[in-house]
Amino acid sequence: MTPNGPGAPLEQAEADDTATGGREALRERLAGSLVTARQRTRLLTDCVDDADLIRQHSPLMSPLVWDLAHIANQEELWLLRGVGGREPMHPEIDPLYDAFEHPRSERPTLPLLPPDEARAYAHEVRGRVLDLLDSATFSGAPLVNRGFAFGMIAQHEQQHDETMLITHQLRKTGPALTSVAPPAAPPDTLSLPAEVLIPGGPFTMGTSSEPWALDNERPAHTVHVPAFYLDTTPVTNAAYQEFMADGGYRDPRWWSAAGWEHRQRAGLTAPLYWRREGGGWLRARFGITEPVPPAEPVLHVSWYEAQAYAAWAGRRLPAEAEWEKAARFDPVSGRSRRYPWGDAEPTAERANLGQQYLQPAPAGSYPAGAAPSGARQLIGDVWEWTGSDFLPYPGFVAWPYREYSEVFFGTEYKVLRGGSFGVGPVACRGTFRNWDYPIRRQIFAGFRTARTAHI
Ligand code: AVJ
Ligand code: FE
Repeated sequence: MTPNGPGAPLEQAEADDTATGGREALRERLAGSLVTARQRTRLLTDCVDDADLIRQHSPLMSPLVWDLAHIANQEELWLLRGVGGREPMHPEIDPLYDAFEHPRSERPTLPLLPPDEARAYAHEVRGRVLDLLDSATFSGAPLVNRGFAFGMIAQHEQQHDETMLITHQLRKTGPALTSVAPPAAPPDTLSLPAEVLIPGGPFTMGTSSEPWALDNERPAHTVHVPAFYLDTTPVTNAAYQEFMADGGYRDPRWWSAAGWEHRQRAGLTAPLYWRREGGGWLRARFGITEPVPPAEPVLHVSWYEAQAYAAWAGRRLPAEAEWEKAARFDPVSGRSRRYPWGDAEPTAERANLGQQYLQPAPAGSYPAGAAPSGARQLIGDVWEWTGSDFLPYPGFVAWPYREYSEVFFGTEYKVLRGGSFGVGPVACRGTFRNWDYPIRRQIFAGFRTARTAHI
């Protein structure tokens, strides 16, 4: 992957970024984000033995040891070589860790660095990066402006941490990760309205000012979104089980043509990891088996299943612009916020992010993270399928590399929004866009439904 030309979106640095105090605060924030990501990477890779790190647990995933060295290789590529102008440390291994040279399924056959060498490489790169960060000025070249490249690499590591968490969920070699359960939902959950109204009219979608926003989130542009109703919370396991009990998986009326064809071919009858026992349903979660918790947002459903559920409920999936308006638009000021609750960073009170728990919190949790409409859990808990294809915004410029977003634009991928319990806060915001094939179920995805308001 090579840097993509001079068309980089160079943004107006905010005054406090360029002042010395702002620069030191930015340095601290970047160092903190890199350290947090590395702690998580170590947790995910130190909790299993070498055989487990090398093994391919699913053809959908890389061996964990590939993710580990790929994290280090991208960090070396963008920060040590790109920002620091250093020579490659091990040029011969670059092709092994280029995601576009080798599909995931063939990565186990490559002469990958063994676990101890991958760890040493990651450690070595990180030491040099922290030295580089010490002397960075965050102005001048677009790649370092407002710390972008460092922020991008912290996000990249967190994205692969989520990928590794998905691999852990697919593992069949016993539990390795543990966590306490999230708290019960607050008492007002029972009196929440089923849906909230999002007013019609224009809003600002995307961003031209968020310093570490990735290319597909840019630029800010106005979108007219007619009034619509959105579920107050993600769809729960209990609600999804009603769809199942009503024969939803057996009734082609609710499915798109492609969805029904896939449902038939793949033999879908329930979310991934569920199995029936007696009158109820059990699920496997990070190596343990437990009853499906009714109040929790449904997880591990494909876009096709989400679409069928919505049709069965007499509703539809929200368009991506609707989702973002619900998550960002403040009807009082008329402006778009960074997050549903405002512009302040995520905290443990506002959102279930960062693998703090190994599951979503019950629907209705996180009142402190609610949007102006009252919608809850738009950020964190489960990725939410939207009805939309993954397409560029008007004025999109690929940056700093085409292979992050541009090569994926088109009708093959559906957009997911909001992040899951497995997403690092640095890689989550109201503008953040994720995408995957509509058949995918191993990702931490659920959904909520919408309907147009005829008012
Ligand atoms: C944005 C999650 C689809 O994992 O394929 C990681 C993120 N891009 N390394 C992916 C990513 C390059 C990407 N997703
Ligand atoms: Fe990557």
